[in-house]
Amino acid sequence: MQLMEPFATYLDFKSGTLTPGTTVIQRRLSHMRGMYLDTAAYNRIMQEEGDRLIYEVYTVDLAEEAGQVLHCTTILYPGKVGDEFHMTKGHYHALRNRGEVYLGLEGQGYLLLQLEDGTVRSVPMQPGTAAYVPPYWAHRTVNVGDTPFIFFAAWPGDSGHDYGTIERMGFAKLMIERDGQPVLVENPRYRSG
Ligand code: M6P
Ligand code: ZN
Repeated sequence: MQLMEPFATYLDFKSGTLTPGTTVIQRRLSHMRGMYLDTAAYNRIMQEEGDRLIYEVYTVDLAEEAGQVLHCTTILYPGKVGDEFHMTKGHYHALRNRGEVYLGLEGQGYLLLQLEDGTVRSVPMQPGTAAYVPPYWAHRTVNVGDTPFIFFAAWPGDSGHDYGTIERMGFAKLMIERDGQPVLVENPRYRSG
């Protein structure tokens, strides 16, 4: 590994932007095709409103290698697709025995975690919540409020992102709005194994 100079980036707690020296990724509804349960709602939004911005990730530019500590902010915009709250794609780490730490900065959300046997856990997050993603758990966040849900994350540099497993199988549970409240329900489309 190359010896590096120490450096700092600036995190705006209110907006969630992390600058400079970061790469910004925008995830739009079309990037999540097939992930929301209500396909009719997905199609209606795409037709009537266009390709809605769901979330943005500001990642500090670092090599994805052992020894580094990657870190980023995520700004997850409020909204729903049908009854299902806006969420991130979610991923396992390619190296499964790598964990992650989240720190809530703004808004109200949930961290959903899942093992490969379909076991799901949820952790409510608000400003100040330091949530731990232990090794082996896939992780996805959900915005259940009506303002942006913003959090900071840090994880080992050699973790890697495995999106394919979640794209194929989904999460076993979904966070939907029922009678004005967020509730976790079984995902009828979840495929185990
Ligand atoms: C968190 C971290 C990032 C991740 C981001 C968005 O900030 O876990 O590594 O990229 O959430 O989630 P996803 O990559 O699953 O879309
Ligand atoms: Zn991760």
